[in-house]
Amino acid sequence: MIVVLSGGVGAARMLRALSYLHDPTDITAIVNVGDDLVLHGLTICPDIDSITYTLSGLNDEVRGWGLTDESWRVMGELGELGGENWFSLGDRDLATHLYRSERMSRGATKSDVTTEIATRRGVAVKLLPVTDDELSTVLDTEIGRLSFQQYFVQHHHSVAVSAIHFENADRARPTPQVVAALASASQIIIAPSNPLLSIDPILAVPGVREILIARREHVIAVSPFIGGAAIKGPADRLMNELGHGANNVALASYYKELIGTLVIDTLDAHESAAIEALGVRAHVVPTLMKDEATSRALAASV
Ligand code: FO1
Repeated sequence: MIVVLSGGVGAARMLRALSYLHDPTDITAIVNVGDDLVLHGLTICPDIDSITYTLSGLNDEVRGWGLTDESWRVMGELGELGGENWFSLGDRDLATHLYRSERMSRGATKSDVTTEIATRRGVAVKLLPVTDDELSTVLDTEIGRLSFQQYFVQHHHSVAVSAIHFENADRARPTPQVVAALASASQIIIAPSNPLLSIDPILAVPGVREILIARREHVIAVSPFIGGAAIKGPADRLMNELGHGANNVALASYYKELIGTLVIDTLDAHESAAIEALGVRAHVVPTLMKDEATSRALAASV
């Protein structure tokens, strides 16, 4: 069993790449829920949905999130009514949030609904929210405290951040499936997701970090940085703003108690010695998943 700690799009690509080579039923994703929000009374889980849509071939590859062949009529009408429409929910995508919210209002857990939707979408990779309890990522910024999606979407992740918090993480419990998957995995992969916004909320759930530390020799991270910049999103900017540095040596230092190996891009081969001096093996391969061939090659190497 391969377990992948997962954010949204970068992780979805890693999971798709691994699925080319392995039976997808042998792959489990443990997914961040810190980005989740309740809007219009609906529970929305962007990372879980990005993975589900990508693995079922329904993801809009150009926009990067949401469903392909989408329309926006409900959002247009909501705008006419003066409703909140800064977070765009497509007409097709809304079905996911309606289904999830209705099931959860009747007592189903986020884990239950995630499995139901994945099954109906034909996704064989096992998708596990890290917790079924409350956990929200919030950011202290130059314009005050913002929820994750206010920061990311409303303010286009362009305001300076001084701290990141995972509200209620101390009271959250990993689900029993998450604990069992981490304990029995033959390999644990940290996806090339944002370390501070996508992976840290998973590690903030009590017990998860401890299992990784105990299993460090089986844990391998794939870097989201190439040439000092994030492949996508604000990871480089945030790593710099919070004083870590946006390169693979900084990432190795950040993850060093958890990982035995860091996979870095060939462009960054010169960082290998400094990474290994931290006690982390550096594995150098092309890490950009441009197409099926490059994705397969990265997955095989990992
Ligand atoms: N990203 C945007 O940039 N703008 C949006 O309006 C937006 C809406 C949205 C709706 C549902 C969903 O599942 C994702 C959505 N995203 C949107 C993407 C999302 O905010 C982020 O990509 C992730 O949370 C970061 O991993």
